Amino acid sequence: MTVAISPARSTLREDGSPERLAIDTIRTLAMDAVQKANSGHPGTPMALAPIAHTLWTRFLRYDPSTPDWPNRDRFVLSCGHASMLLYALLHLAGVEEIDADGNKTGLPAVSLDDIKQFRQMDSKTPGHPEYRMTTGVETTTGPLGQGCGNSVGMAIAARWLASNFNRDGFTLFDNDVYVFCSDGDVMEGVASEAASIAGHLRLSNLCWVYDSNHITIEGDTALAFDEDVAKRFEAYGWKTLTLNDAEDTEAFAEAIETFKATDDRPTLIVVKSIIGIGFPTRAGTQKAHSDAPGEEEIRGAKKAYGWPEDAQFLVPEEAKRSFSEAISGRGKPLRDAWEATFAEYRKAYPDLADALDGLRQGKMPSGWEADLPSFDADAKGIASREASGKVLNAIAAKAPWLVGGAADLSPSTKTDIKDAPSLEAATPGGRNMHFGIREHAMGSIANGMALTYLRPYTGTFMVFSDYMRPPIRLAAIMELPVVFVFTHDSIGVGEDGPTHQPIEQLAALRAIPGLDTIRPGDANETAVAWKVALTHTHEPTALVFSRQAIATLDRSKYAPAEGLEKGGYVLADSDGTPEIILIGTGSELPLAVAAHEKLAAEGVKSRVVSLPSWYLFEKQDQAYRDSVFPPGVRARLAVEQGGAQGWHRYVGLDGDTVTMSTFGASAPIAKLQEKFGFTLDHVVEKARALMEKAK
Ligand SMILES: Cc1ncc(C[n+]2csc(CCOP(=O)(O)OP(=O)(O)O)c2C)c(N)n1
Ligand SMILES: [Mg+2]
Repeated sequence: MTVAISPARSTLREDGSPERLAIDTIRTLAMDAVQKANSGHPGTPMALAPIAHTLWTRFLRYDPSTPDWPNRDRFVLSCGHASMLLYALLHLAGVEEIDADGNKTGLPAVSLDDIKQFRQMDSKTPGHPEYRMTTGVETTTGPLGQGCGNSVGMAIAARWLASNFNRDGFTLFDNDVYVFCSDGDVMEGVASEAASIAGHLRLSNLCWVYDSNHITIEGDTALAFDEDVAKRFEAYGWKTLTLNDAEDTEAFAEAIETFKATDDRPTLIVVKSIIGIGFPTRAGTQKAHSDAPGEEEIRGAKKAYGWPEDAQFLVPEEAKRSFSEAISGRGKPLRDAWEATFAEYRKAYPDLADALDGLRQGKMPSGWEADLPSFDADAKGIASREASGKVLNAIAAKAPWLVGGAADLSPSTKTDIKDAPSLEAATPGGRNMHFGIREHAMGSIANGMALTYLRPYTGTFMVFSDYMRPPIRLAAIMELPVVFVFTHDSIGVGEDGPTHQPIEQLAALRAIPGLDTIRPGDANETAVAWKVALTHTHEPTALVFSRQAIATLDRSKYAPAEGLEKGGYVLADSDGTPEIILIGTGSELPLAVAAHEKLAAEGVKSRVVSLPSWYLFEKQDQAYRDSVFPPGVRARLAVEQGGAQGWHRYVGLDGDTVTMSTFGASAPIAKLQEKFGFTLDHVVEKARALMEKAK
């Protein structure tokens, strides 16, 4: 049911109260910062200042002196273009900066000088909020819809933590997740996907505040957006409330009370606001949206607020004090009480307390990699997705906070944790997530889980990595160690045909800075790949696995699979300087090895390089890379069932590739391999041609 809380009122209430003063401080800071930077968006911070003030001063459970308190409420600004709102809030709240290790630096998270540096190089106030850049920024936002997606992961993780760590008399986790989002956010598919699963999971700790200001960049939302958003969310199973005036802070407080009293579903509060409220000529026009407002507009707005018209970056002492006292007056005692509870908890449940310490530090439990399976040589072999399932399960047995799942493909992706419960509304502490067929939200939710201490992984077919590219990219920007499992990684998919056979996806993943893309070449490399992925603390990993069986190499004959840790290694060699280097990854590695054996039997000095991770290989020093690829050896052939893009970095101008230059086709795998040249004869023929050319 949609409940309208108050009639429209939209007047600026100049009552001289500390509340009013703080609200107008947020507004004028946003205007001044945007004007100084000559770029940014002041209109939305101005409109949302009253409700943000109410949320932060009256509800948000947050201790500005301990911004990494695990049970803090999360505030996500999904409309990241309104970043000045968040920076002003962090400034007024007096949030204290902490470094990467959680130690205080003695500086504020956002000083007034930082605000004056809005959008400048290396400032703590970048154009859009960036996680790790500014203390108090819970996630990087800007690509609309992503913050909404992240928030669902945060709410899932909060309930997971509550379910796994709370004990009778010890409530360590009961935090809420608040989101401010905009028209663009709720138009984006990812937010819809995320809202759908949030409703399904009955995430009553999740509250989205939707700023319905009827304006986006091109103009009135009526240009492209007619639906009744509240009704849509009701259909998702959300509680929905409508507030007709963003100035009406009492009504907003009532709405938040309703959210807090709702224990069976997430809450959407639709707030009608006027963008750029106070601007004499721009309010309600799309002009208020982006460019710097100009001195005249700003003076007009300041006048409307009863603010000194010539003052810039003015933060009245009273505004800052009342704001920070309100939030720390509530947050600090809560946090102190939590620390006391946790100290008792440590006595009662030392193991759980230790586990929680590890989680907070982003560590895997000790010994998690002790029992990784190893696989005997086997010509028939095993699909790397199958091997992955075994490895994942071995690790999961020791790493309780490894939580993940697939987008309805777990029977195929082998990402289920055996004998573990599903993560569902009634079992929020379960481990097998059922993301449904919502790849984009899956990535975004996984990022939110990683931002809330869990070690999440996802699973789908490699070709659908395109559906989740934005959150993968954001995981890399945020340096979140999420594991993205992609199976069915080539034309090896077979009969499902070109729509399901990835071609350009490998190159596209490898193109993302900071993402470790690993395509292991047999079962033992698969085990090492998982180990590497979970050893990463600041990099997401894309694990790329085959649908079809891959021979398990005889490691007594070839180099150990641990070579994968360096990204690439000499797998098989001959005496002396090689005449040809055959490079393989994934399911093509055994093909490279077979070609090598054939050539070696003919007396050719052949070498096989296994190159599962370009990312890790590029991190090695020049001497190591030269030892794998001696610069003088120019006859180099790469074999990979993906596009050629990028391979010339390794094969050079004189080398060649056996790769895909077209889409695949629907046929049995053997026919496809023949058609596209992934046969022993073709690879050997190409190698010979290269050696001939090199003479
Ligand atoms: C995925 C994505 N597409 C496009 C943009 C560019 N963009 C920034 S703000 C915006 C729309 C702004 O309208 P709205 O979301 O209603 O926010 P408001 O201006 O009302 O605060 C767009 C299209 C973006 N940031 N993210
Ligand atoms: Mg809008």
